[in-house]
Amino acid sequence: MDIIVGTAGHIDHGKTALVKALTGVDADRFPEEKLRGITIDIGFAELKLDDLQIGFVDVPGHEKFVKNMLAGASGIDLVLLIIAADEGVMPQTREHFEICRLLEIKAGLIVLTKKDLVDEELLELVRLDAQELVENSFLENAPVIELSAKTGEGIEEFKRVLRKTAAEIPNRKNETVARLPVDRSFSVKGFGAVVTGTLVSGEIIETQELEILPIGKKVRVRGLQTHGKAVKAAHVGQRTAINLGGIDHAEIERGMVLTVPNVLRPTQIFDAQIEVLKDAKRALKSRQRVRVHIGTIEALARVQVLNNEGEIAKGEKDFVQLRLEIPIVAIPNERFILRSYSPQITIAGGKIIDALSAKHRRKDIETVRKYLGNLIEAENDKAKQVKLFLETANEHGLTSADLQARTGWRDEILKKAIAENVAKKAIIQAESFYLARTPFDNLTAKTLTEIENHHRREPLSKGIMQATLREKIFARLAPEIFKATLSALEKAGKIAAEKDIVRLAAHSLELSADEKLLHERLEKIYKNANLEVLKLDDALSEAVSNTKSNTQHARKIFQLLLNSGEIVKVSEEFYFAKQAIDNLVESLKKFADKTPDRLIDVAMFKDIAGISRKYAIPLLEYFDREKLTRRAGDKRLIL
Ligand SMILES: Nc1nc2c(ncn2[C@@H]2O[C@H](COP(=O)(O)OP(=O)(O)OP(=O)(O)O)[C@@H](O)[C@H]2O)c(=O)[nH]1
Ligand SMILES: [Mg+2]
Repeated sequence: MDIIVGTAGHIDHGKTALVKALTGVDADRFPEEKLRGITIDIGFAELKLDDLQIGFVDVPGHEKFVKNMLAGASGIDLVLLIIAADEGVMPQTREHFEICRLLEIKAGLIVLTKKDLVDEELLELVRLDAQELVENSFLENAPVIELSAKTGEGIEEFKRVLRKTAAEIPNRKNETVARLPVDRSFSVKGFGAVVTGTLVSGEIIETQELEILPIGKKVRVRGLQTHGKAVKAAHVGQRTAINLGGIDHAEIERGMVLTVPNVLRPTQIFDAQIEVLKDAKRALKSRQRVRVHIGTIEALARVQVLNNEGEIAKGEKDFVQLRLEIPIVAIPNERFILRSYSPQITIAGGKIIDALSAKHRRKDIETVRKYLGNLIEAENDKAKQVKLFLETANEHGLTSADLQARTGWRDEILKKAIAENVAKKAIIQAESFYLARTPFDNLTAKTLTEIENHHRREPLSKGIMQATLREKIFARLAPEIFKATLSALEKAGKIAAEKDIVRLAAHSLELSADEKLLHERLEKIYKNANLEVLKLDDALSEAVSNTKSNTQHARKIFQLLLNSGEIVKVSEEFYFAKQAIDNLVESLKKFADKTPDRLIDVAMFKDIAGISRKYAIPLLEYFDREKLTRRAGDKRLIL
């Protein structure tokens, strides 16, 4: 079994000395560390206790290097909260403890060091001090061990307890693709670039192709080491050193993430739930600039608090959006720490809920809160999470690649979550896209209405052009979604798609030769009449003269012409060809342009239209209704 154990605690409390007493390794690698007698950056050591393989991450206690401590703390399974018996709980004891609590590290031991320097009375005080600190936390019932790295007293007992505690830690969930937040990058003579880090999920195997994010550079695994030995594969939870081909070590920095190619996408906006520390100086406010520590990276960001107050009070938990100044790699459920920009103090921590978010508008806050709350509730139900992501994507849907970038889930886990939804018909597949049921149903309904409207407008056309339909409803959606909508409606027997035209299944309006003739004649009769008023019965009789059709027949065709707008109804009795009305409107506009006040009276209108008063009034009233004119006293304003 592999386990990563991290130290934590105030400067000079004996973290590095303990690791050395256990492993024989001085984790302080740098000359400056040796010179100053303090740890500056994280250091590493190994210990094998029977079948338990321990990787130690030793962190600096100095308040200036909390940033480095955070890079180390993010990957650990178990923390050793180290408190020197001669000093007791100090500021970084608290800060490191809060960090571990906010990172939701599951297990730990409390270690009182430098036992050789104190008497029993003082030891008892420090014990109480420590107990008070960890009250109601994950360390509340943690074993407390007193030891001296100098005399060796308590070291064996410590190993025994460490083994027992480690054995009780549940295996890391291994549901996401391989990810290794880089903590070091250097070059080894004869090998080239080497990076190290804790493999927080997945496996990495020799010769495999990987990608370094956010720079998006593809690399190849030339060799792997865990526990100081060359291996063919590294597994989740192991400290890993990887020799990479295809890159210079100087291109890689702490904070980058080594992962499988083409799955994860760098992000600069994510939604999260955070807890502001009780001991923070003040509430966390929107627009505040903070330092986000996630994995091994530190990134500056602005906070947008997702509540109406725009702030989160000390000791409270709430939703935020973080807008980062640089792209990072993150997936849901990852824990992170927020520190104030200046002075650099830990103020909050939390977990990512939606790693690939978009900017939220103020008015959407309630919806967003509900969505984030639902995602948290669905923490153990992946199918439900997929459904929620798709519901939010609305009519645009998401591809399985989108979903994988959003969740980081391994292929088989994502496939299962999708399949469960498809089986329940909770989501719809449109080739490579998936849509939630409701937006898809909305799309089919809208499409159907659009086709119906088209038939009503143009009863003589076979149907609507696919291109028109697409432009109207699917302009901003993937072509796959358009296709899937049509084919769903076709399968349901509601529409028929023929070449580039779509129609309602029930719509069959092929005019017979007789009908076509009536259609042509009526159109012509009204066009010729221009603004002269025809009696409808006369027009119908004229249309059917010398044909086998009757006037009832002609009335139907007349109705088609009305529906399609070729003939315009001006009043109960007066109908005109659209062309005639259009021409009249044209003349009116010309008149208006020549008339400064744009006013026209009935007499002038009669002149322009060349009609009698009897017809002029209904026409003007029609124009009023159509908002082409407006009454102004006894005149009309041409709009
Ligand atoms: N007497 C005594 N001295 C100790 C013990 N453990 C550590 N020391 C001494 O305390 C000093 C600091 O120890 P480190 O292990 O470097 O402390 P640290 O917690 O790693 O300090 P930083 O990494 O800088 O935060 C060193 O001089 C150690 O020799 C102990 O059990 N007994
Ligand atoms: Mg140290």
